[in-house]
Amino acid sequence: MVKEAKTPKKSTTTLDKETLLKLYKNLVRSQAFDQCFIRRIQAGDLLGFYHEGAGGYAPPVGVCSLLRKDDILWPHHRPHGIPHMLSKGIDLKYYLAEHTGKQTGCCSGRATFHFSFPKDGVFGFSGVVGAGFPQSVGWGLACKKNGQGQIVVNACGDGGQNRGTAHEAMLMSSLWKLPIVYLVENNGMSIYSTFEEMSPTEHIIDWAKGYDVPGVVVDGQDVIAVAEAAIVAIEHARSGKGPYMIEAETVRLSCHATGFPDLLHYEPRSQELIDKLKERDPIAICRERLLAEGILTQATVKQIDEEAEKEIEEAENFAEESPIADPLDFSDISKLVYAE
Ligand SMILES: Cc1ncc(C[n+]2csc(CCOP(=O)(O)OP(=O)(O)O)c2C)c(N)n1
Repeated sequence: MVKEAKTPKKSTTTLDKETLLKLYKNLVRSQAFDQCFIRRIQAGDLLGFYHEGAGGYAPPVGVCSLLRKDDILWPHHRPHGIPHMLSKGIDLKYYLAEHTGKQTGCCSGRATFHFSFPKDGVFGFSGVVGAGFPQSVGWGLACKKNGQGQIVVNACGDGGQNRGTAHEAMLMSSLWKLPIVYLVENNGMSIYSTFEEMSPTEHIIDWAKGYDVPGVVVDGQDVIAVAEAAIVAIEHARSGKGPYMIEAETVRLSCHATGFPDLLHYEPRSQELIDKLKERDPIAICRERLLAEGILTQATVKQIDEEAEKEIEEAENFAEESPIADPLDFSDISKLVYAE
């Protein structure tokens, strides 16, 4: 455990205390919800599959904690968009209810992975990697025409960024100067393959440069560094300068999805490698820095943990007590996609 600093170090970030605390809380909440979903799928009451998130919470938290409610989000499939959506302010009890097939779910318990939260700017999701890109261009065009300063965040992994849709989106959004932030959560893996095998360049922002999309590579284990990059990216998009890419270098500590073998091609990833990746835990990095700067205390650390546990307990009770959805009832289908 890190001791509280007697004389707090001067903070080296321009982020205010409120934002720093929000980032830390959202990291802790992300981990708590991720672990809840893992428990639920292991217990057999989560529908479908689950892409575990350990190691990779900081990129979505760092970006999505800074969004406005009316901004539009395409989350990443890892870990089921949890840190993205909770950081944007979405109440995930309706998400857990959705994934456990309950009527109180965000899509009445009948959409699971093809969910939406239309009133909160999440207009749909898909298991097809890269499906968000063409939609983000459409939403970006709508945001530009609305003239209200809304932006779109399109999150994906390094594998998703390989899709042809990604390249078309970068081209169109650059040409039309659309307000899109491309968040690439580069964990160096796509199921069993490595990034090096799939990219001729060291960084994905090098591809974006070809479309005249500016970008930055950031330490994806440091939520504060991600948020600082996000401020620049969001300002760029909101002020009409066009799209911007954040490539956050992060890690995947677990297997691709619960129940999958954790392989690199046909060989198990070594414990030595996983232990090395674990050394840069995003929650510990943020906590230690905020303790040293006097922004967190041991008491607030404990309180934040307890609040996250309580939030999960409430979400689980809500989902458990909710009635089961009828998968064949489509009478209100239009309400599941479009906001009234
Ligand atoms: C079009 C398409 N191709 C393949 C898949 C199977 N698939 C699901 S997740 C995934 C890997 C994606 O890797 P990445 O985008 O790097 O994200 P990560 O899972 O590593 O977080 C693949 C290939 C899919 N769902 N859709």
